Amino acid sequence: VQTVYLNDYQQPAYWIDKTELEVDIYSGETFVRSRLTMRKNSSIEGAQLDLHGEGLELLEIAIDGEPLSEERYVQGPSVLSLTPETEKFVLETKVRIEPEQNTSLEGLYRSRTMYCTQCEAEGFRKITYYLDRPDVMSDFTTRVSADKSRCPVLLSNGNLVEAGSLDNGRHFATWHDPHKKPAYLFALVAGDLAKVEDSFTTCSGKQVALEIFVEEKDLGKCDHAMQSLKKSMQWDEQTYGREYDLDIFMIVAVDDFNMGAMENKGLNIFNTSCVLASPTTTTDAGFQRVEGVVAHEYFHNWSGNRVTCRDWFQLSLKEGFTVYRDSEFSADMGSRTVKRVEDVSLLRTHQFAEDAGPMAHPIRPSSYMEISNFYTLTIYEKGAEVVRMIANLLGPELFRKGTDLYFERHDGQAVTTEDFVRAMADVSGRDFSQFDNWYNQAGTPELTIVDAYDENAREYTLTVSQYTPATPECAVKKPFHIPLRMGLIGEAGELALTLADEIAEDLPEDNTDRVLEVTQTTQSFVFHNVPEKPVPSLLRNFSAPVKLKYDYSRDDLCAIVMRDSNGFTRYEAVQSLCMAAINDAMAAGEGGRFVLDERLPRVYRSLFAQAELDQAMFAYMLTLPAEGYIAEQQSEIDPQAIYQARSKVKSALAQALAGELEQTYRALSVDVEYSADAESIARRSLKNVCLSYLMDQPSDATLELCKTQFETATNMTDEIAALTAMVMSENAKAQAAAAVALSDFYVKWRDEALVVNQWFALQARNPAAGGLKRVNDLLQHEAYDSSNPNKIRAVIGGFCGGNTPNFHSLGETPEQGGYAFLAQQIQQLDAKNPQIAARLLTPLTRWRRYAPAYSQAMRSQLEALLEMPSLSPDCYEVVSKSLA
Ligand code: DPP
Ligand code: ZN
Repeated sequence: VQTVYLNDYQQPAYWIDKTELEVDIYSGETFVRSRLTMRKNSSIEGAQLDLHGEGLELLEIAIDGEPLSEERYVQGPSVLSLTPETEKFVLETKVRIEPEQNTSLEGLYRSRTMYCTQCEAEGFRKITYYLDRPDVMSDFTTRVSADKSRCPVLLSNGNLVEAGSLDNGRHFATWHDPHKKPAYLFALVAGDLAKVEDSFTTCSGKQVALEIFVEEKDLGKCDHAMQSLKKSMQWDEQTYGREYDLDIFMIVAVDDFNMGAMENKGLNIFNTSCVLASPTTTTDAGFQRVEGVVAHEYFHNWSGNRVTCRDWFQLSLKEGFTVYRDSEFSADMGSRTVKRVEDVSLLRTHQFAEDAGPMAHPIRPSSYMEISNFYTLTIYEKGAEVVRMIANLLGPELFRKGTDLYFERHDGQAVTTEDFVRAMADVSGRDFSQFDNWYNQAGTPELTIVDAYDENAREYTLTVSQYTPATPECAVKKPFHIPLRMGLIGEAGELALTLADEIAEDLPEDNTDRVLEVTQTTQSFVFHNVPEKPVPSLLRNFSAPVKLKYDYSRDDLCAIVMRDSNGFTRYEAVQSLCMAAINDAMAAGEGGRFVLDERLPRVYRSLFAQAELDQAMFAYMLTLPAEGYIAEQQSEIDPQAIYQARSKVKSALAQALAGELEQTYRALSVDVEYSADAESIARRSLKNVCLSYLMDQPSDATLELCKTQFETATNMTDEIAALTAMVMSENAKAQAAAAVALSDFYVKWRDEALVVNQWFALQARNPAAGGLKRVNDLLQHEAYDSSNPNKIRAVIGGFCGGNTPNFHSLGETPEQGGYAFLAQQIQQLDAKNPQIAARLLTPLTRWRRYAPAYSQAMRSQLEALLEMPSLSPDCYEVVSKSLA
C-alpha cells in the first residue's frame, strides 16, 4: 500500500477542458463512453498521460478519432498510460462496468430501485478513465440512457438540455453543467423515483426549481428537508451573500450510502436517514440532523464546489468551513448555546480521542494511504473549530469581508487552506502566521491555568501554560495561538476587567467579558483593580479546542453555575461537578461505598427551581458526561469501571432528586401537538431525561407511566425515549417490560426501514448480560442486511461504540468476547465495503490507552487482522498505524 505525501504535489500534466459522457445502463452491465477534450499543461515537463481507472473493462480507445493500437498504451490495475503526440487532442474511451456487482458503494452502483453514484473522494475512476483529482476541473455533458419502465427518472448535474425515447423501450436524458467542476462532484441517478417539487426565488429574483426524489412510499416524508433547504438558501444569501447558481437544485434519497450525504453540483445525493422525516417515524434528533445535513450540503455549493480543494490534503478547506457554516445556521434556527454544547460534546467525546490515538492527524494532514480514512472528526469538527477561532478573532464584519474576498478571489479555482487564511489576513491586517500550527500539528493542547490574588495590590494574575502531547506525525509541538475567552466572578456578580496596560475609562461600559490571546508556552495576564478574589470563568463558549486544566473547587463550580452570565460555562461547571462525583465513585471501587457529594443535587435542585432556564440546556446539564469523555480524562482506561461509576452516580442522583424529577416529568407530559421547533424539542428532551432517571429503579407506578408514554406516544421521540428508558434500565421489571415493548415495536414498524434501524441500534446498546448473543441474533434477523451501511452502523457500530459492559467483555479465550466479534465482522465486511469496515475499526485502535487486560486483547485482534492476506488498503492503513 502506497503513502501519498503533500510535499509531492504537482499539477497534472494535462487539463480536461470538456468532458462528454454517454452512460448506457442495461440490466447487469453498463457501458460508458467518454470524450475528453484535453490540453497539455505547459508548466509540467514530460508528455506522459496517466489516467486513473479501477475495475474497468476497456473496449475502445482512440485519439482524435484514430483507434489506438495496443502498443500505444499500457494498462495497469489502476492506471492507463499513454503519450499523446499533440498538445491538444480528444481522447475517446469506451468501458464496460457492472454496477450491480459493486458492493463498495463507490462509483456507479445499484441500491434498491435505482442506480446512483458516489464519487468523492476517488470514485469517478470506477466509472471511466479520467484524471480523477480535484484540481482538474472540467465542463461536463452527460447523456444517460436506460430502460424506460425500470428507470423512468434519469438525472445528472446541471440543467436538462434534451430528453427523448429510444428503441427497445429505452429512453435518454442529456444534462449539461455550465460550472466547471472536478470529477468528485459528478453524479448520476437512474431509477424508479417519485418527486416532491417546490421553488425558491433568489435575492436577484431568479426562480430555482427544487426537487426531492424518493421512493414513492416516502413522498410524505420530504417536507422537513424541503423547508430546511429553503431556509438554507435564504440564510446563505443573508449571512454570506451567496446566491444559488443553477435553475434547478435536486436531492435524491438513497438507502445504501456510505456517508450522510454528498454535495454533487446541483444533484445532492443523500442517505435516506439524512433526508426523510416525519413526526411518527423520526426523532427530534433526526429532524435536527436532516436540517443540518441539508444545510451542510447546500452550503458546499459555494464552500466546496465553486471554490474547491487543490488536493485531498486540503479536505478541511471545504469541510471545516462548511461545518462551521452549518453549525452557525443551526444556531440561528434554534438556540445558540444549545448548539454550542452539542458541538463541543461531540468534539470532546470523539475528536479528542482521535487526536490522542494512532490515527491522529492535523486538520491538514501531510500524508495518507487511503483518503477515505480521512473523512474524520478532526477534518470536519476540529477544522470547524479552527475556522470558528478565526471568525471570532475577526468579528462578524471583518469575517464577512474575508469570506467575500475568498469567494471572489478563488471562484472557479481549486485552492489550499493557506489561500483561505490569506484572505482573512488580507482583509484584517492581522498576522495569522501562528495559525499554521493549528493546520499542521495534530494533538489537543492542554491549557493549564493557575491564578494568584494580591489583596494589597488588588491584582489578580492568571498564568497560562500550554502543552501538547506528542502525536505520531510530530513529537515536539510549537505553541498554538489560543483565544481564551474569560470573565471573573465575584461575590455579587461579574467583575470589570482591566489588564495591566489599560486605563479603565477607555474600556467599554460592559467590560466583564474578554478574549485573551495566548501565543506562548507560558504567559501571564495581570488584572488591576480587582476588589476581591474572584472565581475565573474560563474558556467561555469553548473559545478554542483545548483541554482546560484549572483546579476548581466544587464551591467554585457552584459559584459559576449560580452566577456566571455565560451559558456555556455554566453547563461546563455542572459537567465538572458530575465528573467529580464520577471520580468519587471510581475511587470507591466496584464494591466500595460511594456517597454522593451533596453539592451536585443541591445545584440541580436550584436549577429545577429556575423557571427562566432554557429547557434544552437543563436537559444537557442533567445528562452525565458520556463514557468516551470520561475515558479521555483517565491516564489508563478501565471501561467497566467507568461504566459502573457513571451508573452509580446516575442512581444516586435519581434517588436524591426523585421528587423534582417526577414533578417535572408530569408537568411536561401534558399532550401537545407535535412540532419540531426548538422550544418543543427542548420540552421533550427535558421530559425524557427525567424519565430516564425515574426508570433507574422505578416503582410500579413509574414503570406504568413509562409504558403509557410508550403506548400512547404520537411521535417517535417520545415513543423511543420510553422504550430506551426501559431497555437501558438495570431494573428487572423494566427489562421484562422492555422485552415485550421491543417486540411490539417491531411488529408496528417493520415496514419502516429507518425506524427498524433505530430499533436495531437500541438493542445493540442494551447493557444487560448476554449482549454478544443478542447482537449475533440481530445479525440473523430477517430485517438485517449485511450490505446496508445504516444497518451495519446500527447493529455493529451500536454494539461496539455504545455497549460497554458487553463489548468490553473479554471472554475465556481470545476467540470470544466483544473484540473478537468485531474483528470477525470486519473480516467479512472488508471484502465487500472497505470504507465501512475501516470505520468500524475505531474502537480497537485505541488499545494503548486501556488497562492491560483490555489492551492485550484488542491488540491481538489487530495483529490477527494484519495477517489477513487480502486486507483492503483502507483497513491496512488503520490496523498498521494502530500497531506501529
Ligand atoms: N458528503 C460528505 C460531506 O458533505 C463529503 N463531502 O461532508
Ligand atoms: Zn461536507
